Amino acid sequence: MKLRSSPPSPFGRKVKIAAKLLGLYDQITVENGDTKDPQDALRQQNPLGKIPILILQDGDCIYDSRVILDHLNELAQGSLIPKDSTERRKAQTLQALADGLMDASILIVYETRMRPDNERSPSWIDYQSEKITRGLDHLEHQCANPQSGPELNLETGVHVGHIALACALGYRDLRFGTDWRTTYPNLATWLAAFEAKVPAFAQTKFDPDA
Ligand SMILES: N[C@@H](CCC(=O)N[C@@H](CS)C(=O)NCC(=O)O)C(=O)O
Repeated sequence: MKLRSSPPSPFGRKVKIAAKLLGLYDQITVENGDTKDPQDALRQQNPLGKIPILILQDGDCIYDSRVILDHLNELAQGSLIPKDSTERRKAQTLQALADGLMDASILIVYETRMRPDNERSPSWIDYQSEKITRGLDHLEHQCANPQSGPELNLETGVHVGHIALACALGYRDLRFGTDWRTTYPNLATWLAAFEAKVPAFAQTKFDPDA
């Protein structure tokens, strides 16, 4: 299988961590994709022109990260997606929230990277930032009140929601700095616990200075 991604992509990181946890990483070749290059085949592989894309052995291209994680989990008969329907719903809702944090973060990054100064919209950036603040507030509350929902509990096994949340927080570190830890200490503790439990998180960290 071939994974089209790029080293800083938080969605690509989800796939890499899942593949490592499932013991499938050795079966995957990672090929960098340039979403801005019209000549890059990724626009044929995914008409949306987004990464990650997983190209299967029969040439089939699958996306997005949620579909890829679902496929890899099925391939390995893994437990990244809980079998119990309530647990599965919670894990997938956490994944949707974390993916949304990454979407909002990426839109803020693109606003500054892709638009000239005079075309930027502070109110659009605020609109996206508010989504991130509401999401992190909600997750901090969940961490501080574990009885309000078990989905952050790592003791019972790592699932897709945990992987996505770790990648969302890792992307925050990469693009917006580490200050969020002061405002969200319980979430910071949660991320440290995830990192200790899942070596693949450190192994897939993008170092912009390397
Ligand atoms: N929902 C998608 C989001 C993927 C995504 O936004 N990827 C970014 C890179 S991290 C991208 O390809 N951006 C290029 C674009 O939006 O055109 C997923 O879960 O895979």
